[in-house]
Amino acid sequence: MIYVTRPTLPDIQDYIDQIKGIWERHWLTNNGVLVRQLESELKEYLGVKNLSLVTNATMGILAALYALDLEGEVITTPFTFAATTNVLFMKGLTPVFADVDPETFNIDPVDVERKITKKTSAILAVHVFGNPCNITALEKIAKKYKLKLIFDAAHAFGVRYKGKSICEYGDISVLSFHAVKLFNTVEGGAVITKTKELTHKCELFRNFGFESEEEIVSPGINAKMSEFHAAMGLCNLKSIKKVIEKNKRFFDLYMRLLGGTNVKFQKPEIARVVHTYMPVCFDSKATRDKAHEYLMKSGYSSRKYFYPLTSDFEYLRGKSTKTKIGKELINAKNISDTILCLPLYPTMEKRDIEKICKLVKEVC
Ligand code: T4K
Repeated sequence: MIYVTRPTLPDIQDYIDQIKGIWERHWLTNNGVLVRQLESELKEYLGVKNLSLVTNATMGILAALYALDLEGEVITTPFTFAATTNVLFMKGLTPVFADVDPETFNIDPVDVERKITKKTSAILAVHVFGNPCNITALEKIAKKYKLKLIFDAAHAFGVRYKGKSICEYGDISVLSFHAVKLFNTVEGGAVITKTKELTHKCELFRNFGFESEEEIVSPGINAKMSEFHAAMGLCNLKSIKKVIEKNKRFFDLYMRLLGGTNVKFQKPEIARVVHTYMPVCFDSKATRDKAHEYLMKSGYSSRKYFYPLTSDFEYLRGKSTKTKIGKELINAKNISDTILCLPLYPTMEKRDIEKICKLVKEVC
C-alpha cells in the first residue's frame, strides 16, 4: 500500500551517533542539551527569534491560548484538522467559525471581520497545506479590533512570506513536527512568539507552570520534548533541503499530469511555499468519494483532509449553548466535500504518481 505520506527517517547510524551522548549524560527530557541544540538550529534555519519546542502542535496551540490569556470567543476556520478546534474547546473558549476563501482554502478575512463581537478575543487562522493566509488583511483586522492573532502553522515549516519566516507574523505561530510532516521529530512541535515574555509563558506552560522548584506561577501541562525526539529532529534537519526539493518536484509532476482535467488545485498566495500535501478538489462529493475508493482498491491510500468540517463535530453540537455552529460556511463545505489529498513524499517512485494520475483521470 502506498500511503498518503511516509515519514522521513535519517540514516540509522546517524541517529545512533546522535543519541549516544544521552547514555553519558543520563538526561532524557526537560530542556536537555539536544532540545536546546535543536531550538537553536531551528531558530537559525527558520530565521525566527523566540522558539520553544513542545511535544506536539496541539499542545503548542494550547500553550498559545494560555500564554495570551484568552477568554470568550475566538474566530477560526472550520477547514482544518480536529486539533485546531479541539484545543479552543478544551480551554473553554467559544469557536466562532468564519468561512474560507474558495481558491486558497484559508480563512476569509471579510467573514472574520463580519463575525467579530464584543466577546471576541482572538483570531486563530491556519495556513492550510502550508499555503499562507491573507496575513496582511488579518493583521489589519487584529490591530483595528485589538485582537490577538494566532497562526496554526502546522503545515508551514520553512514557508517564507514577504521576505521573512511565516512564523514571524501574528502574536504566536505553531509548527507541527509530527511523523507525517515535512520535518519530523516523530512527535513534536514548536511555538514561535513575538516577544520573550510570551515565550517564557509558553515555556512555563509546557512544564506544569514551574518557575522554580517550589514555585508554580501559572497553570501548565506536560508538553516537554524528550532528548530522543530532539535527536531525530537534529538528524532530519540535515536532509530537509532534499525533502523540500523532492516534494516540490513530485508536486509539479502531479500538476503537470492532472492539468487539463477537471480537478481543481489550491491557489498559492505569493510566498515561498513548501509542499507537504497534494490536495485536489473534484467536481462533486460523489466523484471525490469514488476516487478515494478507487485509489484504495488499487493500492493507493489518499486522505480526505479535511472532512468533515470541524464545525460539524457532534460534541460541539451538544454544547451549542456555548458554541456557535457555522451555518453559512458554504465555501468550506464545498472544499471539504470534494477534496482529496493524494500521496506525496520524497521517497515515492515517479511511476506511482503517473499511476495515481491515470486512476484519477479515469474517475474524472
Ligand atoms: N493543526 C493542523 C492544521 C494539523 O493538520 C495538525 C495535525 C495539528 C494542528 C496538530 O499537530 P500535532 O499535534 O499532530 O503535531 C495526521 C497527523 O497525526 C497530524 O499530525 C496531522 N495534522 C494530520 C493532518 O494528519 P492522521 O490521523 O490522518 O494520520 P495517520 O496517523 O493516520 O497517518 C497518515 C498516514 O501516514 C497513514 O495512513 C500512514 C502514514 N504513516 C503514518 C504514521 C504515523 C506512516 O507511514 N508512518 C507513520 O508513522 O493525522
